Amino acid sequence: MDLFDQQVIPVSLGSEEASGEIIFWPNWLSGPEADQLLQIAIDRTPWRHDSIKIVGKTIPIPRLQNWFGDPETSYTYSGIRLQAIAFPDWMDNLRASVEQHTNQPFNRALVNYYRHGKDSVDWHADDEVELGPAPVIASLSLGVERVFQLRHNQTKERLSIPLPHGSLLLMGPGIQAYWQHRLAKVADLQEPRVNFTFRYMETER
Ligand SMILES: O=C(O)CCC(=O)C(=O)O
Ligand SMILES: [Mn+2]
Repeated sequence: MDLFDQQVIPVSLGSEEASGEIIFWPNWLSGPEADQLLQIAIDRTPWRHDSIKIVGKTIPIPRLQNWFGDPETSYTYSGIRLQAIAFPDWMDNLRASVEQHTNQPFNRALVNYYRHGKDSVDWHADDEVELGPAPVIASLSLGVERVFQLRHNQTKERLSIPLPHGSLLLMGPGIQAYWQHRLAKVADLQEPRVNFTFRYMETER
């Protein structure tokens, strides 16, 4: 890993003075490391295909997913309750490397499998109360490059960051409160992509 490859992208928050930060490592993993991890992730993750209810209709979400962390806990978003699965060793090693590299604690991961260009995630923020007042999110991308889009809630300013195979992106504190993000559908794209978002949640006992 070449540390000089780090990119810092300042992002505006709630006032002119306040600013947040996205830190991006486009080549965090080497090509062969990323290839191997993509295959392991596709083969070994127990993928779920969840549905959400919108005005009484049950609609399958356009991606596969699962949620990892302390198995006595769960995570709920858009009405989907995900009971956490304990990190398998291969994913825990990855979690620990991300923690070490970013110098941030992570004890949960939402893993998404975009099977092709018709899979996507719509505008949202990772701002569930369980994630605390200023979540820090680390996002690892594997597979075909897709564009991560961000949109400021008030100013509607937009940012687009293409996420290559093996890249790591860190959204710093404040971003979830002022911005939403999405991964739009792409026409005629057959190649898969897997994304890990590592998060931190206090565990109540
Ligand atoms: O796949 C991505 O890059 C984004 C995923 C995401 O926003 C999420 O899981 O909350
Ligand atoms: Mn998100």
